[in-house]
Amino acid sequence: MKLYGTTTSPFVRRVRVIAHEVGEPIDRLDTAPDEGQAALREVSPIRRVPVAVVDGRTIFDSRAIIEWLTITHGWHDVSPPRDKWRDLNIVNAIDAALDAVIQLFYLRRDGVAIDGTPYAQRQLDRADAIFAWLGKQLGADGKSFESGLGVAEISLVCALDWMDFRNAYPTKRAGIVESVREAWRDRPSLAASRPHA
Ligand SMILES: N[C@@H](CCC(=O)N[C@@H](CS)C(=O)NCC(=O)O)C(=O)O
Repeated sequence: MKLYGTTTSPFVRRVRVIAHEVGEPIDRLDTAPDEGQAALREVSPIRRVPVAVVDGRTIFDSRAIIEWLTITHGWHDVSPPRDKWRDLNIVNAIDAALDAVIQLFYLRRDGVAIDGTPYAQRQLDRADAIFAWLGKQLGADGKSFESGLGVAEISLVCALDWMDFRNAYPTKRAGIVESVREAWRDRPSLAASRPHA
């Protein structure tokens, strides 16, 4: 699979993790430099990563790419969702926390004095509320929302690692869900894909 993306994006990382787990090789086109951004614009009007080109198709969005990977390769040692609607709520919540914090990160990076504004506070409050809710969804072992390592757990680990990497949200505030990251820290697919500059 040709994958447009960076080594830092949490959305790209979740695709890299699943690809590793199911045995799909990745030929990554780095979208960090200007040439990579230009190449991304050729394949996607959304201009966000990840984008995959595979089997003569172009697929936008991490979750669509993950669906392609699991439909074509099976789940291997990744846990498939048992309760699809609950799993969708969990992954949608993680995506909303990420999206809120990513918007703050982009605004700060562009020099907008966002910190301390009501907008920034709303985004941080949203992330706090989501992590508190996610904590209540955890199973008794504190490792998973259902059982094992699935897309929801992988997405959460990628989100927390990215927030730390960018100092974009104080993950101490994420509370109890930290136990998920702790539980899966050494999984080879996660260990091999930690964000780096
Ligand atoms: N829903 C998308 C979100 C992707 C996303 O937000 N990617 C970020 C990088 S972490 C991006 O490319 N942002 C560029 C921009 O918004 O201009 C997915 O799951 O793939």
